[in-house]
Amino acid sequence: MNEYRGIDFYALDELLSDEERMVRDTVRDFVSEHVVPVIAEHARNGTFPMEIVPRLGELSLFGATLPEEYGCAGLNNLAYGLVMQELERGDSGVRSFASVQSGLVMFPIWRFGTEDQKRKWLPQLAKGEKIGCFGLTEPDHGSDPGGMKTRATRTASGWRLHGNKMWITNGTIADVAIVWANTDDGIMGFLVEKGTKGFSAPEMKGKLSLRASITSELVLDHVEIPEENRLPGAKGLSGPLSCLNQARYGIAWGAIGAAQGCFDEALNYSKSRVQFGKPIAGFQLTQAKFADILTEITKAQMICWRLAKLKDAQKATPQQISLAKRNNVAMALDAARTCRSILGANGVLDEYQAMRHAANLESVHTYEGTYEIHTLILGQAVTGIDAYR
Ligand code: TGC
Ligand code: FAD
Repeated sequence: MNEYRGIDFYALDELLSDEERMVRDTVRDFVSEHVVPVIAEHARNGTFPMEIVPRLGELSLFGATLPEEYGCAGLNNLAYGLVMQELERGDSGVRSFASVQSGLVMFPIWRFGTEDQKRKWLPQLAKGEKIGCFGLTEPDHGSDPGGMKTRATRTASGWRLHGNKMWITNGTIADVAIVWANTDDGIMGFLVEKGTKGFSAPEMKGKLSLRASITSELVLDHVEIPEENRLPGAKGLSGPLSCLNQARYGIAWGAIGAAQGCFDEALNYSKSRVQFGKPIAGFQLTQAKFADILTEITKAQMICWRLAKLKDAQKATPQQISLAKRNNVAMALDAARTCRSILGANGVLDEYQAMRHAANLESVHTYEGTYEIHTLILGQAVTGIDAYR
């Protein structure tokens, strides 16, 4: 059996602290032991491996950069990125679960919530005892969330929410949904708990991508919630968009993991698959594919390493995060497709991972800001001109 070691052509390992290396190796081993053996079956069945959730909680992988006083690990951004890289080597759906729980649910509660909300939710979310989801996208508003139709209107004791969200990771299994809605005073964030009257989260079926991840609609039919369920610190579209910075950062790292998994598999396969009397690894065309992927993975690693340092210094800009998400996901998608080609016909079987990763990465290319939206964010950064509309 191949013992997965990752790819480290520029010896980035030397730049990691002992703690960062230990975190990475722990998650790497966890993925090899608990994700890799079961994930193809889950992808085939369209199910998420729920049994790993408490284990990820025991390893303190949820909300890992948040403070220890709320039951979190207080890791730096480099260690957090390495966690995401290793999880996505297993499957983008597993990294998605952790991204949503950490960057899109725990982060906004910590950043925008009251002390009571933090004490109530963060420790349980950190342990994986409660699951959260993030409802921003709507049927008619994906790339353009500023136009959302979901409305929150004041009542005597709180708020009434009405509208629909779509494409919500973990919606059906979530205990709490962070719902973004328009009010007379602009966009605000609300905590909607499972079981609240008028609230349901039916699963969306038929995905050919991220099959080992639950994706849902959120239906809010005149849902009444108390004022204490509003996130008081979030005002305007910058509230949800600042959460996306956290998740996009994790995706930039995660994509490297998916590419590494595909590279490792294709490399091993190419050394043992013999055609025309020699291993296909010995053909120049195969080697050119590996040289290209190796180069792109290494460039992506350098981007993420530097971005982690900027983020720890609180200097990372949303535009720098966009560059990393855009580049690394496109890189991983190309790498997965190329690795699939190296596997020949076997590459279309789900006992190999390349095609599953390639299919998953189609979603990753689209969510958290499509490739094109990140192109426009970078275009605006360099020209100063907004070209969205
Ligand atoms: P715009 O006028 O540019 O901005 C509105 C306000 O927001 C501020 N802002 C940000 N703040 C923090 N972080 C960012 N990244 C920010 N980007 C913008 C901005 O400064 C402004 O603040 P203020 O104080 O002046 O009001 O807004 P716009 O309507 O022109 O839209 C800009 C655009 C297109 C870049 C934005 O809407 C966008 O990023 N669209 C993409 C939507 C998206 O990424 N959706 C993701 C949904 S969640 C998801 O996909 C989860 S998948 C999870 C998984 O399974 O892993
Ligand atoms: P659209 O915005 O309709 O875009 C369609 C095409 O038009 C794209 O190619 C896009 O790049 C292009 N386009 C749009 N505007 C422009 C423009 N101005 N210039 C040039 N091209 C443009 N959302 C959540 O809120 N929470 C979640 O947990 C979540 N999980 C998801 C899980 C999965 C599996 C998927 C697939 C999506 C998820 N999403 C989630 C939704 C995701 O964020 C949106 O799909 C994404 O933001 C794009 O929106 P859209 O699908 O409506 O595409």
